[in-house]
Amino acid sequence: MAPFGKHPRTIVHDGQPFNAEPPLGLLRRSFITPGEVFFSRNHGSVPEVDPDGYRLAVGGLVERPLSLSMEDLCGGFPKSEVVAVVECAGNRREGMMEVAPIPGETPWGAGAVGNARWAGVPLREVLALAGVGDGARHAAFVGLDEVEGEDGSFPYGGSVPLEKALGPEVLLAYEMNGELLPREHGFPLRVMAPGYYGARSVKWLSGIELRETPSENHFQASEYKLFPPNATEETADLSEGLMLGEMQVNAAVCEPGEDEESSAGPVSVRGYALAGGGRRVERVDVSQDGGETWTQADLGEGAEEPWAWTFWEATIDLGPGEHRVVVRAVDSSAATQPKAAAEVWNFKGYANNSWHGVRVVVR
Ligand SMILES: Nc1nc2c(c(=O)[nH]1)N[C@H]1C(S)=C(S)[C@@H](COP(=O)(O)O)O[C@H]1N2
Ligand SMILES: [Mo]
Repeated sequence: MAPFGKHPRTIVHDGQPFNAEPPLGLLRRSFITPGEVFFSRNHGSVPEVDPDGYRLAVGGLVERPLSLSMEDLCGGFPKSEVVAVVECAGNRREGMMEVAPIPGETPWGAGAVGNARWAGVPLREVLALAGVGDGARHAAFVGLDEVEGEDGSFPYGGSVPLEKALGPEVLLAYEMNGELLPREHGFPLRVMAPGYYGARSVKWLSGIELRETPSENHFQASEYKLFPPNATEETADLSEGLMLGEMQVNAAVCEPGEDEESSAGPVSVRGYALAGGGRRVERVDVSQDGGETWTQADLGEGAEEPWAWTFWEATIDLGPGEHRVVVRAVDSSAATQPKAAAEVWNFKGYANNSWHGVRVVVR
């Protein structure tokens, strides 16, 4: 077993803070990613929270500040469910690191993503009880974990614009796949902001603050921002840069695996595709010659779930030799993926949605 009861084949990047992702073949096995397979991304400690003493504070630009127990949250509000894909903005950073080094960041493969059934209270129900105050434009979240910083430790935080916070899909989730949240996924309560990069789905939620401006927490104000290709760690002004929100269209080949050997003839290629912001995956193109020619994959589960990922599959005919099998998706805004990671490289290694591919060797 890997830490936190994760699957034995889990790829553990760091033990402390705990950062781990599944191998892609395992990830593609099930449309709903089981907890033991789901990636875990942590910037600090994984706190052990006593649910009885737990209180959620709701304040800032509200008419009535609230302090809610788990009992209040589970018993006093409607329960809602959403099947949602969570993708770390650092997913596929490994591919960007092949372009140029990105020191000090986790080299995620394409497994920093998972799709689960989340259940909890719609955030907007809690905000309705608190009353949205004048001037509120952002909902800021803060966790109970401890991240080591230059001047001591501080909790992780982030925010979403108020319009997003009021969407029916955004939950204060207490269940993942029909069970209480596992500890490493935010027990007893986390934000689930479908359509946004995972960074905004704050775990071990301790407070919600309505604000005029985005959260000033380090992870909103200075991290999870997109910088131009010429910015470097030394030159970038971290107060600038685009605050990442909605996920970009992305896709990966999960099977066959990188460098897998196959016999000549029809080969089944399978993977996932996702779109952010409530957009859908409309089309998935697969190429067996590195992108010279394309065929369309069959889209499987996911089409009816607006916030979920989409599984796809294509059968291609491979002759003897080496092949580069690549995938790209097109979303409902007609956006598609750039060919090479070099086109979207940034010094933090975020949002790599370039074509994903594997080398397949046919004997
Ligand atoms: N409190 C807290 N919330 C957090 C984080 C964290 O380090 N601390 N990591 C964020 C990031 S960057 C991602 S991608 C997701 C990952 O969720 P998971 O660990 O449940 O897969 O949680 C987000 N919420
Ligand atoms: Mo992330």
